Amino acid sequence: MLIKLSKASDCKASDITPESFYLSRRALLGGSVAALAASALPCEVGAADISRYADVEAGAAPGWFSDKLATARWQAVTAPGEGITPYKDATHYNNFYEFGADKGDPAENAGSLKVQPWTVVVDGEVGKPGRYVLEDFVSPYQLEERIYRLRCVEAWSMVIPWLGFPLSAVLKQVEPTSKAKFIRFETLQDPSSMPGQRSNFALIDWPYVEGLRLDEAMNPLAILAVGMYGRELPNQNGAPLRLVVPWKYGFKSIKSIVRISLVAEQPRTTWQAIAPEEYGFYANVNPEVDHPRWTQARERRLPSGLFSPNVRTTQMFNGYAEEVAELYGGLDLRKNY
Ligand SMILES: Nc1nc2c(c(=O)[nH]1)N[C@H]1C(S)=C(S)[C@@H](COP(=O)(O)O)O[C@H]1N2
Ligand SMILES: [Mo]
Repeated sequence: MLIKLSKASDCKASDITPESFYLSRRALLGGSVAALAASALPCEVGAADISRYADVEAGAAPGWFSDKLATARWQAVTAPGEGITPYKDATHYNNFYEFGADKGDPAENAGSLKVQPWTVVVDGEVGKPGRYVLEDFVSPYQLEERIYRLRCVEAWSMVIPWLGFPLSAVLKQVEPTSKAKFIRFETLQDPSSMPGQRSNFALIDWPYVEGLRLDEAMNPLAILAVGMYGRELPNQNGAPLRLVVPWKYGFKSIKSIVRISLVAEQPRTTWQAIAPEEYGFYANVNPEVDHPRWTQARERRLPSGLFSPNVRTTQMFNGYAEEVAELYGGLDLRKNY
């Protein structure tokens, strides 16, 4: 089983620059445009805080999160040559339909989400099912910072420094049975705090559901995140626990997870159920397979505007082919989009 990342996106000693550069980047950047070269930052273990990135708002991190940060492995995976998306864009241009369909709605409305206490259920085809409060669920794992590209199916993208732990570590802990072939995730369903679940014209059959094949879930790049930019997840980004699968379109990276089930059959996932000819179960980033209504060959890297559209070429598997292509050997990616 693959557990070590040793390819292009791994943090290498050659990426390491003097601490002085790293500590002064905030001054260098003047605190406004936060784009910085991820590969120029060091890999390290130890305490850090939000001053690591420019313009990050302090949250209300619970004690367990601060304790976890103290032993986090920073820059465990980087995105060499990429600039990190400013915090403001990553937290104010969101898709989280539970809080509205406009990009600004989640930042505006997700304050109503109550993330403490939070319960996660693990059930289905597992030797060790359970119902955990979040801090117990997270307790066995070391936090790692993973700087990943995030490519939305709508053809925009960002680069986000997540804090989380490999999904494979959770799977080892819960012991899938031989019948387990897929993993299914479910978001909280709570119309009282999620206005998008109350709207009449909602096309989504709540709760939001996503899933992966078990071998995809075991790939070391797939993580469960509890933080980003050196702090806990803001509500609009899927607090307090979300999936991040960087080689797939963003809609696979389900937010605010309350249930993780190991199952024998391919789960019925939200976007595939709404428009199966547009959104597949696999949803691997693929510049050669267009969406029926737009090209997937290019993307707008945020921040992006009319006068600086910041368009770039989309990479196969979002640039993670070396790590994940082997999962799809023999599969026709035009049919299994
Ligand atoms: N529960 C839930 N998870 C979700 C979504 C959603 O609407 N509801 N949107 C998805 C989409 S389409 C994308 S692109 C990413 C966006 O994550 P971000 O807002 O943190 O960038 O979240 C995904 N996870
Ligand atoms: Mo998306």
